[in-house]
Amino acid sequence: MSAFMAVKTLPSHPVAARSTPAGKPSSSPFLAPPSRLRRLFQQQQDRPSSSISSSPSLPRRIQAVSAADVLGSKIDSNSSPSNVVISREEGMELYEDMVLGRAFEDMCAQMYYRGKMFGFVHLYNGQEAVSTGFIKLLKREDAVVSTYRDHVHALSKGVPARAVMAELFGKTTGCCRGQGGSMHMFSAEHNVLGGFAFIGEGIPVATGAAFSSRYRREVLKDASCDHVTVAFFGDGTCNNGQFFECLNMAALWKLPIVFVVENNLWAIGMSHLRATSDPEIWKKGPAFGMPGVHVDGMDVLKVREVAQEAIARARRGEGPTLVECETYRFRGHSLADPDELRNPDEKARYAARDPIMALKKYMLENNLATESELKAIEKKIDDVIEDAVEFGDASPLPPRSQLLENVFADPKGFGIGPDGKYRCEDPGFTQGTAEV
Ligand SMILES: Cc1ncc(C[n+]2csc(CCOP(=O)(O)OP(=O)(O)O)c2C)c(N)n1
Ligand SMILES: [Mg+2]
Repeated sequence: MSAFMAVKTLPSHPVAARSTPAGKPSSSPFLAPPSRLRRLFQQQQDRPSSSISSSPSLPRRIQAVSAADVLGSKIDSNSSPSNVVISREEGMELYEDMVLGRAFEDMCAQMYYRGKMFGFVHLYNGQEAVSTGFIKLLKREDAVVSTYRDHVHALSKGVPARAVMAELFGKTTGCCRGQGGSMHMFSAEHNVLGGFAFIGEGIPVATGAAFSSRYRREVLKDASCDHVTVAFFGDGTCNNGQFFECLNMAALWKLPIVFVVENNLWAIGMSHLRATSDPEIWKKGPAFGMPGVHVDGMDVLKVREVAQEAIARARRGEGPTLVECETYRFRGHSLADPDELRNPDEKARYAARDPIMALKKYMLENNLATESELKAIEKKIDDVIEDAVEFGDASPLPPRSQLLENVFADPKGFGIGPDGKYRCEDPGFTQGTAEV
């Protein structure tokens, strides 16, 4: 029986139990080791190029990498440390960003339960290595597109904690002036093109952003435009049509985009392995003519190594990459989820692989930082979070008139009166008709 077939028969968390067909876990931290990864990227580069306006030349030859390389590398907490060499400064930056993400989300939970936020709030605890591993490599002009689990992507991209917290509190000082809330973080200044409540909805937006980068460069002859877009989304989302449609377009037009699947093994209470005909999402990349890579999403250094290659490839104009990061969320689906469905053993197994603890250990063991230096970062972040809460709390609520701003179609047909004010703000406004 193939390892792949075995997936379907294993109990609650079969990915963890997978091994290569030979029964031996692979030591590779990747779908393929870096040299092989580069070869895979190279194959894509060798493909005949298509222009935005014309049809691509076919056929293309893409060599999918064997599943055996992936299976053993998936969950192996004893796997060899990444061979990435990071500088002390880089390590500190990664650590600070991950601690910021975690501390911010923990504070969100507190504030949510104190009634400071409305609607659903989805936290990112456990997945920090993915956001940090990718986004800290981006330039300000590069774009990030997120999901409803978007606070930490926004923070990694540089949106100030104050602006994210105030947005969660629904205040005018929030990054969307309080109109977006938890699931709709947006910042034109930081090129955070949105959180999206509908799953998969961000993928076409990201594809469009990547298209615009290529269009600016090739059609408008803006040679300075080498911007890359990174689209984050979950495993459950990969069963939606928009994912497939956008992989197709991105490969067809060689768009500068990286599709990052945060495979946390669950879509609310639905196990990825029960919902997906082929649970190895990375394989869908080669099917569309782009490299597909699997990486341990609990290890920021491994994520960063893959991200470096994929982002550089996109920036060089060599097209998209699909990266599947295997990760885990440490909390329920949202703060309204008591998280009673997932197996406690599974949760404990991943808790032991906390990406922040792993980086801390790496930094200490490799003399990149001392215990007290890391503590100082944690203290600094505590102050940032406290300040963000105070700022959000003290900020004003939006005026009622803001409700209809940015609404393209006037929902009630009343519109704006000759005095420039919304008619529904008029003291004479009733539940009446368009005659008001
Ligand atoms: C189009 C659409 N269908 C269904 C839903 C309901 N829904 C909200 S979250 C979710 C699961 C998504 O899981 P995944 O993509 O793995 O992301 P995760 O929550 O694990 O980060 C679903 C089905 C939705 N928001 N949008
Ligand atoms: Mg998921």
